[in-house]
Amino acid sequence: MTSTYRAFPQHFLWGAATAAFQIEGAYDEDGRTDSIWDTFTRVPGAIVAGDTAEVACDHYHRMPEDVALMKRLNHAAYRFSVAWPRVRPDGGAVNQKGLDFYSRLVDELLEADMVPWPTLYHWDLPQALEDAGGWTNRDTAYRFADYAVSVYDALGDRVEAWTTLNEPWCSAFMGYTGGQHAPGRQEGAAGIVAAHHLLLGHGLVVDEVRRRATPDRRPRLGITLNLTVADPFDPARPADVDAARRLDGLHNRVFLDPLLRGRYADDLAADTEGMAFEGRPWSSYVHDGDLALISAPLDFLGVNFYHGDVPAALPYDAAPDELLGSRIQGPARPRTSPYPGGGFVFPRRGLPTTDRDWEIDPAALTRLLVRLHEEYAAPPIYITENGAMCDDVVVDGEVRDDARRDFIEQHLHATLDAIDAGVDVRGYFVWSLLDNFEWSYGYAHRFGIVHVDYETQMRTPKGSALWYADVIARNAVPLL
Ligand code: GBH
Repeated sequence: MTSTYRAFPQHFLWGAATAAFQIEGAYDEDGRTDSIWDTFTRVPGAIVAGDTAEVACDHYHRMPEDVALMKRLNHAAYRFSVAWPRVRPDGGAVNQKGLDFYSRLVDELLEADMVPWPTLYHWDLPQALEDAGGWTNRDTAYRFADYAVSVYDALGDRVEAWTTLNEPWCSAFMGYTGGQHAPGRQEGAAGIVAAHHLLLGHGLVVDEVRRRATPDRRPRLGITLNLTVADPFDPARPADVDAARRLDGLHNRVFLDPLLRGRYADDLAADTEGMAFEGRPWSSYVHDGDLALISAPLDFLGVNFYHGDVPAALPYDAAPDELLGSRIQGPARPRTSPYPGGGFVFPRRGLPTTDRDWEIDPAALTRLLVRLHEEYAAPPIYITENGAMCDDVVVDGEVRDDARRDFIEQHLHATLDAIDAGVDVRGYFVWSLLDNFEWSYGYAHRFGIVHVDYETQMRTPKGSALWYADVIARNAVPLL
């Protein structure tokens, strides 16, 4: 009998992902102080419908229930993030109550026989550190290392896999160049300076944590990037080909090259040569020794993937809406490209889209993974986020999200295609366990495989969650 399923490698790690700011709520409890996202949510027009994350999914109070839910859904691992402003309010002294929450979470997971997969920074910089310059201030990287070490010291006896940063591209370029994300700064080359300091923070954490390894504490360290494919919209148009090269530089290689090759690429350096922050060329923020720290070998690479990107060489600010699609609509922010220098947009290719209007392009995930393997000899890869915004339909009390299920299914096949091509992919986390605070889109966009009623906080697994539980149980995905 031929199998109607396609199997994953043995020991493939399955789970879902969340982030502290998006689910925890309890924004002022047990000593937590504001992060840049608390501040940003109070800026008129920054968040759709003026939503805040003060309550969010109330996970801070419902954590045991949420872990039990994951267990029922067969999850073997849980990717969560630790909130810096809980552990070190205002970026200052350690707050034991903040650490205690994550310690209880880790215990709860281990009790349920699940692997804790923490990320140390998922965008919630203490506001006090932003007031001192945020990620454009080199000192923030050192404060990050201090914070990370305090988390490692508290949890390192029970946690093995540590992710330093989630999507530093978003923190740097959406936060400091485009301003769509907190802290909402629109300062051109500030984004690339922030990117370097984020990488430095990563390198410092890897160094400090590895120094603390002992025979019975063997931390594995990684970073999660939101990488993309960069194809020219019209391969016959040299300007588009050049836009694709620049996009690849400013989105992928700006992180991959320092991390995996210990250098910034020559073409990126040339493209950004004239870019200055506070009167100094951005390259002057790169100090001797930084790249050696940043390029310490990684134990794993996390890849978040949502959509492919195909750039055309057109001015961003003047581009007509139909070329931008609805991907940048939403919050009423001035339209500024997150790419320093701008100069390109992402015209639609007519592919099917999710309800967020992101084009669905699973083959791009396969190509991305193969590239990481072939061009960068990447360490073992985990898909640390993949998922879709979907307008759920409630039928007889059941939450149907067929489009999300299909999206996940297609991307699992794309992952298997990469594995078949020789890429070492070891796990997959759905984004997200719960509907949650979707950054500048507030609660308007639901990404959960579990529905959250924000009035009652009731959790209802959607069709996709039940389907995913079956995939995990079989360690295999139905043939398409
Ligand atoms: C992830 O980032 C985040 O890690 C997670 O917290 C978030 O909830 C999840 O995605 C869903 O959004 O500006 O319209 O041209 C997503 C990474 C990178 C995807 C930038 C959108 C730009 C689209 N994002 N990309 S647009």
